[in-house]
Amino acid sequence: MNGDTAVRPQHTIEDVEIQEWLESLDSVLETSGPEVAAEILERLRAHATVNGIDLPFSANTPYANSIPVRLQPLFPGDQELERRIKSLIRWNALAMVVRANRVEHNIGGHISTYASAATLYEVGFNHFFRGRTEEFEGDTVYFQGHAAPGIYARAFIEGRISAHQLEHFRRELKPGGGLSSYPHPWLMPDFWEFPTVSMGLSPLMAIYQARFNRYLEDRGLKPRADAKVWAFLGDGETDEPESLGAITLASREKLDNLIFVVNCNLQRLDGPVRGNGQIIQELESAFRGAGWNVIKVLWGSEWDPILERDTEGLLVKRMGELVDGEYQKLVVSSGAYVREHFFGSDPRLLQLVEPLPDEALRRLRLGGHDPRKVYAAYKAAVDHQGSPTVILARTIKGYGLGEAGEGKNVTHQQKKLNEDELREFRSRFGIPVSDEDCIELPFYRPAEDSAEIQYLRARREALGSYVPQRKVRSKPLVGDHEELFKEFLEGSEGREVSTTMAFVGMLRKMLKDPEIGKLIVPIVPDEARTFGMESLFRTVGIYSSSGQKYEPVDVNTLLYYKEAKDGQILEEGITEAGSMASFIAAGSAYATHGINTIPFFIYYSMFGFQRIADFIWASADMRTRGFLLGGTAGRTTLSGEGLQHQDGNSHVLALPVPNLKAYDPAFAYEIAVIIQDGIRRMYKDGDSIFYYLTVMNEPYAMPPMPGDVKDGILRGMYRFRKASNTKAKLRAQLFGSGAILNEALRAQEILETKYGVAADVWSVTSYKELYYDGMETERWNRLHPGEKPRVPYVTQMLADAPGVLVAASDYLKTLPNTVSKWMPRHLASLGTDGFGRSEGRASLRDFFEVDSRFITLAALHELYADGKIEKSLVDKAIKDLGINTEKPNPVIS
Ligand SMILES: Cc1ncc(C[n+]2csc(CCOP(=O)(O)OP(=O)(O)O)c2C)c(N)n1
Ligand SMILES: [Mg+2]
Repeated sequence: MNGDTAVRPQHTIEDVEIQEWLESLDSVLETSGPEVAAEILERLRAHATVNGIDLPFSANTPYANSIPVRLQPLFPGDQELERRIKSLIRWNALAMVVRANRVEHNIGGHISTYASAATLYEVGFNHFFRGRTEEFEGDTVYFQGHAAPGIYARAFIEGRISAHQLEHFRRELKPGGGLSSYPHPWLMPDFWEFPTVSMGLSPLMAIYQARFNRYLEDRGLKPRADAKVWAFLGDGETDEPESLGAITLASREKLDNLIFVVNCNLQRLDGPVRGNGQIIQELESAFRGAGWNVIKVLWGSEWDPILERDTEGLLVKRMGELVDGEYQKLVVSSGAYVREHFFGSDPRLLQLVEPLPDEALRRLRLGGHDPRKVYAAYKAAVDHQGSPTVILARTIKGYGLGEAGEGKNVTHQQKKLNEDELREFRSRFGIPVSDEDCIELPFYRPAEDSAEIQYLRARREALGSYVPQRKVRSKPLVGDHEELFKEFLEGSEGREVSTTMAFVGMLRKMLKDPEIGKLIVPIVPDEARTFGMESLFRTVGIYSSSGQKYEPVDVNTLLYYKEAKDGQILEEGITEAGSMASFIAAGSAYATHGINTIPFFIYYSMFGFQRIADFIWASADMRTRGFLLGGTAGRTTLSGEGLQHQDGNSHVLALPVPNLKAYDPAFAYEIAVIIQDGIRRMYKDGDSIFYYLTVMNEPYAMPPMPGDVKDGILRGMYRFRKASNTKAKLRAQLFGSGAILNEALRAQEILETKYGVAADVWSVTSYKELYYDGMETERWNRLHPGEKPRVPYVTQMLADAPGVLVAASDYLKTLPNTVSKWMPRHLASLGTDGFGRSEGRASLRDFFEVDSRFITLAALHELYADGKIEKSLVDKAIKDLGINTEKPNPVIS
């Protein structure tokens, strides 16, 4: 749908004829109105098709404003005052970046993004973004990450951020604090709500946020409200697959509470977004095709009289002819150049602008810089019903920077201005700072009783409160839910179940709990049957905003596919990213809505961290609470599926996320202890943490909890079974995790009965917990020399644990190795480095060398290396255990 194919006609049509058709349409419009005109056009199109005219499909409208002047509402604000406020914000935003870079070379920051978006934000702040009040939940706004300086600069004018903070933009470690580079709730938990700087995440998160708001309403968890979700994004950002990846969900769900504003400055970081095409037209067709309401804001008011004179539609046609690279050139060119190269293509166009001097041509504003046009678009967007709206606003990157970067390819990185450029900027925006002072870039805030401050305060008051603002408003849960989890501490009495089944049993119980039942949000990406969760379809229903319009094919069965308007399960379809966005919306509702929803997102573990780690990182930043469940986990426990599915990586990939608790539990009671404690910590104590648990599909008897080992489970390890003969000369300590714990238990038996080695078996529920504890202990000791050294938990545990040490995990060997340095002796680590295979469990565990035989061998080999046994015994074991010593190395085969 780009300019050159859509608008450059191959045949010249008689202009007179065109004129006649246009005039008759105008007259219909005037006498009978737009509906009749639309009907005629629709009938004409049908008539043309019937008569064999092949009309090419186009989802595009002309390269013009979607809202004609006659439908443009009056601008309700004081335009002059708003312009002055905006100019001051522009100045302060620029000053904070330039000053930061003077003090600390290369500290970074962006001027040109906000410079292009200032009007888009200011119209929002003055007229649309409603803050939270007692009565109203407020709108939700996702700010473009690189526009952060402008948002800070406004908060400074509002008196919410100090000059000290502005001065320390990107210098957060300065005494008294500074401001984080981008929106990071982790770093500024009272200010930012949504981390947006990793491009593509925020559009997707916004869509699912808008849908989650509806979910809360449909389920009666919050009253209906007409609150909006606004997402501001860059046009370059739409290249990210996540940006447009869920737009059909938004229209399917009729999310008229959602408004995207795409700042179309036609540039990204390196250069033009679509130099050879038209990004606005491309986005228009994508969004229109997906069923969105698309509002283009391309041209400012200065163009209106010219367009009005253009009765033949030549100007609009010309506007559609240029590719973005040409438009960018016009931005940096003189009025004479614009006259020659834009209007000069047709003498009639030249005539249209003849009365205007060159300077006026250069100053023809774009729509995204004209508050009246932007207001009209926002008003239409908030009033629109039945579908989401996207506003495509044309702007200039680096607007106002003049020679310092306006419209230039280097503008994104521009953070230094010379003295002339600074004075020029100051004068252009009328900042009351002298020629000399201006070089120092003082932050400027008008007096409290100035018209500007009074106006701005009045506007925010009328709109409820300040935005952005983050506040935890939920009340802590009260119960301890002891009863809920009790039965799972007692074991399965010999019945073979998998930890996935055990978890689903807990989920089912939690859903019935009087306090937390309604707050649970189960989220699945088309994988409920994989995890044996289909019984929940019937009991709590699948959320569907339109209920169930069909009789499900399995209606006569007990567990039929029940969709309902108040359904509780978010069955997201095959989108881990979308499901994660729902997890984030549900897990942050304690702040966004003051509601303690508790998400449980269960997915194929290999498609979690490996696929959507950046969303997980963002959810950590956002202080999201909840439980991620990596289902059918373990490289050798998930048999058959092969190398794309078998997960031996995720626990390693979970290591870097600071506030994530990652557990690889083996037994039902371990899961119960972790979840119960997790709910307490997150929803009662308000800790900013979340959880990752791997659950497996290998069935085995779940033992009862062996005494009070809760503390050990939570801290990462406990002794599950002691050796029976503690007097034995040969000793070993075996560490197992998840399903591999059973292999360690089998090895314990082999070692004891066949080789006279008495081994203790430990369940290591979380290497991550042990690792973080070890790091912290080590650090504390380093910083406190001379004080009584602290001892890492893992060292404490092994103080009275004699013998050789062997760890076996269904994950990479590096996981046990993270804590080996705090162990009293050398650790032999077995793990599943390498590509998986399509095979059964026994063969996989042989292939990866993590089964009981290899654990036995590892223990014997350690004893041999210690000089405790003869080599012949190791040789014998290799033979007895049937180990092929020449087998391929799984790590690289
Ligand atoms: C996922 C990701 N990749 C790359 C970047 C680096 N980056 C920051 S800004 C930018 C260009 C932004 O262009 P656009 O979205 O058009 O925004 P504009 O500044 O033009 O408004 C890039 C590539 C990022 N922040 N996130
Ligand atoms: Mg851009």
